[in-house]
Amino acid sequence: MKPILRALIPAFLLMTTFGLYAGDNSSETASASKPPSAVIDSTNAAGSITVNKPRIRATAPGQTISGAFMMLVNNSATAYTLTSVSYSGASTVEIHETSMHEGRMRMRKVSHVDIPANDSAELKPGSYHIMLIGLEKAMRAGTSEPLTLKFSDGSQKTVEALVGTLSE
Ligand SMILES: [Cu+2]
Repeated sequence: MKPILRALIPAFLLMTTFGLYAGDNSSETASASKPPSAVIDSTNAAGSITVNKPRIRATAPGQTISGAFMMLVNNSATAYTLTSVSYSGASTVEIHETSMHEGRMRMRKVSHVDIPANDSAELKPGSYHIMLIGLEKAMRAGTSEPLTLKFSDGSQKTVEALVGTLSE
């Protein structure tokens, strides 16, 4: 179907843009070492959605809050949404959206992030992100932490998010 090809073009452009947010080269290398995942089970969201470059911002001493970012690519003809994220090392995990309001940046909690059919959704600084609140330990660059993503159809998948410094 032609619409699929058309949808791949904006996804590719987003990924190219996303490269600008990749931060230090170490996280780039580590993410690149993972083989590209094929669609495993196209009948659910977990199998249809590829998670690219999941990462967590490293924390400063005493900081108990951080953000997580990633690119969600929907390889199916079914639209899904990311409905929640869980991480055992935080007391609360929320999905947030940062926006400009009267010249000031502000963020608010949202119920979900849309991942349109044959398209992608990017969680990045200044936009949608995952807020990790009440961290039990420091997020140290070079380590990784498991984040479990839950989707609108009830399926879920756990990804290893690399901790690093993020350039914005
Ligand atoms: Cu936030």
